[in-house]
Amino acid sequence: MTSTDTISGARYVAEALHAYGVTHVFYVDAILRRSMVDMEELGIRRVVVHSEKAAAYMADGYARVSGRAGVCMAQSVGAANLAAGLQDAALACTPLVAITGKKPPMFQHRNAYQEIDHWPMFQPVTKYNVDVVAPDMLPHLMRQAFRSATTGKPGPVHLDLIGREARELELAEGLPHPIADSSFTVYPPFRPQADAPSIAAATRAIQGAERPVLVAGGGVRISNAAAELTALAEQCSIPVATSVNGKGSIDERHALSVGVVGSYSSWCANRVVYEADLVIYVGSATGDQTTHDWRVPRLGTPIVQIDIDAAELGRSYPNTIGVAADAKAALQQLRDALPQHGGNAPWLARTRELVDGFAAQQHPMRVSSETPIRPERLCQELSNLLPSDAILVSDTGYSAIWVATTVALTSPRQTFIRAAGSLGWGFPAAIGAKCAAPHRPVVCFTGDGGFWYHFAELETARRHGINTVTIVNNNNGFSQGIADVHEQYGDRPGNRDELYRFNEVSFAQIARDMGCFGVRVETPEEIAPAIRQALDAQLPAVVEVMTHFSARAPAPWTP
Ligand SMILES: Cc1ncc(C[n+]2csc(CCOP(=O)(O)OP(=O)(O)O)c2C)c(N)n1
Repeated sequence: MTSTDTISGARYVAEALHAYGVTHVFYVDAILRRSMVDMEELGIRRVVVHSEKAAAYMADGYARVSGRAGVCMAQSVGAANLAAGLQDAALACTPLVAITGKKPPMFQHRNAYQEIDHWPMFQPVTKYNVDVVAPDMLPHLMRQAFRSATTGKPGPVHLDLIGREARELELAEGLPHPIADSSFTVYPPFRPQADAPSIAAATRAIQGAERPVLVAGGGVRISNAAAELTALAEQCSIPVATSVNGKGSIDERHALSVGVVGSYSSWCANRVVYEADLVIYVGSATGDQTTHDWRVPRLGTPIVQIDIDAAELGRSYPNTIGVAADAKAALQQLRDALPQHGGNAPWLARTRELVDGFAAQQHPMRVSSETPIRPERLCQELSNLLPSDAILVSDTGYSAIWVATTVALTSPRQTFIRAAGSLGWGFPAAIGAKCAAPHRPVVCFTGDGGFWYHFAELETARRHGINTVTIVNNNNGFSQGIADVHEQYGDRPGNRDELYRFNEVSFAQIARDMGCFGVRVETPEEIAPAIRQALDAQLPAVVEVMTHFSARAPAPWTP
């Protein structure tokens, strides 16, 4: 091998990311500075942000929308912040490659400045967590990182590169040019089919059920299986609920759509799933949120569960009919195995009755002309205006409930992604989503409590021309917990407001000060024009909508 056949460690990292199709890296300086020079040459956008957690969230949004692993980075002392940011990706099964620097072995165990052990912090939030202590380990560990992140149930991985800023690794010479395994440049890399006996068992269960319901989880989005889900539902006339994560897997105005089930839910969906005599989970973790603490469906209800990870099958429900397969592949296999069926008319009528009942109950709030504005009215206006190719990003807490219950996704070209629980995730994730799909409108729905975390990233968005629309449901406080705070106080005197109230601040003004578009909305009639202006602004935009602090999101129906 001549010297031109080999490259430096710095060049290796840049070429490897490029070979895996990575178009953006999200990070806080100082990490891989030499590589960054090579990345520029290779056309990779280097997005320097204002906190490592935001970098992880951006990579997460990027990965959820692009279908490729997202990449985020931090120097050694930023590792703890970066690890914290991986929690949401781990919960949502997003493939990320997180890269940090770690001081060389001779600095270990002697009170090195700025450094604690990284490995234990990354262990619970990654599928694969390794130290790259010698440059010649990089080729196989980099390839394994992408392989692990994208396969099976996807998730974050962590490479700890030698050198506080990975400089020791960058300076190494004699590495080969990287080879990316093309399968792992996208996810899902493979679509394993279910075996014949499990398809036969699932088919029998579906044919024998009088009141079946499909529940689509985030795995349907990851597998890109929305079309197959809707096709199976239509072929067999089976109603469809989704988890929050699976929202948008079916047109939510479709006659078979019953809404979002679980704790952040429409009560109609909980009732449908509770009344069902067969629940078919597709790509769902069947965790506490989707099952409302395992109270919906009714215990003992027969379950079919399709999951890429066989170890998930029956985790929540014994005697589950398990189908170990990619969601898209298994849904197609079920379609091939099942005849067209008009469904059970009384069951379909019952599900419509429940769905219509929920809509009728919500209607007055959705058209309310109150000021401060009702969040339902805000979401209804957003629902009406959301472009047919939009990416909607929701923060957590009430933001997730308002969106889950009140914004209808109606086009297969719309994408919905949501925080798996981390308050503040929404805005940075929307920035990442926009990097992955620059030509699609990206709208983030967040409360002010959520926006406070990372609004500094407006500067990042402005600097890079990442023009998302952020709708801030601004009630100057944390409203989801108020009822509980009151309950804890009971009759005791004291300063309750201190636990959930913030100073009044105008995020619209802050946005304008950062060179972005910002508009404050105080009456319902102003909502639609403001959203339209924001969508057309050609700038990062903030629509700050002043809403009722005391508005309570719909409580989940509980048996
Ligand atoms: C990292 C993190 N910390 C705390 C919480 C708990 N939490 C969930 S929602 C919420 C309040 C959110 O307030 P805001 O975004 O203003 O929305 P609002 O409830 O007012 O509509 C809090 C504190 C969380 N989910 N994640």
